[in-house]
Amino acid sequence: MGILNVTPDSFSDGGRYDQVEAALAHARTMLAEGADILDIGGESTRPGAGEVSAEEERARVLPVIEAIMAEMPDTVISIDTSKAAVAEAAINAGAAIINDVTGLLGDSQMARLAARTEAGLVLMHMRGRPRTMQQAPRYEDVVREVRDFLECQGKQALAAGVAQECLVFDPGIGFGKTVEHNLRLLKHLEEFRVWNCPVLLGVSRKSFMGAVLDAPELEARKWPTVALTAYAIELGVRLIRVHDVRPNVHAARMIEAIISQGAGASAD
Ligand code: HH2
Repeated sequence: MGILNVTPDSFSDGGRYDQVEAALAHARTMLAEGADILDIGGESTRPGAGEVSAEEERARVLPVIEAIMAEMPDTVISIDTSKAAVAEAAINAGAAIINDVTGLLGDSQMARLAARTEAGLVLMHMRGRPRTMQQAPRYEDVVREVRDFLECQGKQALAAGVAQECLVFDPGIGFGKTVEHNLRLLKHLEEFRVWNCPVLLGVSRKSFMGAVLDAPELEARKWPTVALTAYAIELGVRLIRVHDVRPNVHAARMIEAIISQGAGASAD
């Protein structure tokens, strides 16, 4: 899943793809590099970010979705939003997946919209809201609490009529978590395969890697991201949300080539 942020303030690429032409060019590049899905977002969720109105968010993402669908109609687009009105407009323009970083807590209409439109639905865990989520987050057992939340929100989606095949679960790395919380979640990724639904992981360029490696600059987060992609694929994660598509696709394909060898005797 290639990230296409259409925001002036995203933490790593904010302001660079906020013009339709530039967004379209970046979409072409990510698809050529092997992205299966483009995740388009019009509201930054970086720590400390403020909220934008539904009208503003819609005005940012719709022209980009329309331009991509006009030129490349087979593109699978996911809309990164927690507002049902934005998700609905994006789906009408051709998006197939709703990526809700609030796991349905942001908008009471979201589950019903997903059910009615039969869109894919990514449910992510976040503790608090972006503006304040990194202010001393606390858990007794982060893995259990995140898993319980995802299962609870998954049940709500099912109750609203969303098909189980449409659900994807995401532990929400970096959303209201300390470095240690993130590492614990990564160590137990298989816990988030609720009802055997696919798991999505978003670690790309996130700051906990800079903290672990004592390398604060953004460029230094590219290779640890690739390492975590390989690790996650090995643990059965099905969707990886990244900025740098090519190296992550190569890492995933390399691990998949090994996994697909199975457990039989040597072929040669
Ligand atoms: N992370 C970000 C945004 N959306 N969605 C899912 N499902 N999982 C994630 O981990 C995730 C997400 C934050 O990254 P980015 O898009 O690069 O930054 P920003 O929120 O500033 O746009």
